[in-house]
Amino acid sequence: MVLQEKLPALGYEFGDLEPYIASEIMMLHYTKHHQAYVNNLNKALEQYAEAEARNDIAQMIALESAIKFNGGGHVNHSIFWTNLAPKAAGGGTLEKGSLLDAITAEFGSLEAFIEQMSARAVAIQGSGWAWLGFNKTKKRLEIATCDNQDPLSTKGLVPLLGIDVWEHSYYLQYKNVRADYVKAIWNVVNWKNVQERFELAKK
Ligand code: MN3
Repeated sequence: MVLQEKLPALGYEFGDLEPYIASEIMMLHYTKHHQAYVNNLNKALEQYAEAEARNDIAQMIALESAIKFNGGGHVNHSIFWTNLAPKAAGGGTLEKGSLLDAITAEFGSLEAFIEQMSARAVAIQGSGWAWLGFNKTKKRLEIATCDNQDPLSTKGLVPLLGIDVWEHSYYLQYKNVRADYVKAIWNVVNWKNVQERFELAKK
């Protein structure tokens, strides 16, 4: 019996990120898109366990891409929801501290970092994610992008802050103008969460 993955609880209401991210986007993104990754991951993991029990290696290999895609989608969105916070709850504000110091050391300033990460997010061809990650070997922050639902661990980085640039994350509100969505999302970034992830990644 494989452990069933579940949708994590959201720490806020669908409408709480407005006007930056529309309530309807949040509702569909969480209850439909993320839920579908969870459902399909659970299905694939169950089939994988069955294949493993009968030592069917070819079938195990055949299931790998479904596990990578849906498992990546589950992992990425589970981080993404915590990376966001309503503006009224402190979203968009990075207090002084070790993360701001590290961002300033690496990118020059918070503004320069936001500009660079936004440019990388906007430039992703097709569907994917832009990330601020921590390189544990080099002990430094890096911006990286991933295609599809590949998790940032595939690039050897610890994920701190992700921006989902799949069209489902903005199209209802921003249509084809991904750059406007990326510009808006900084107003609801939960920097406290990013700071916590940074502290854990450094250990
Ligand atoms: Mn998404």
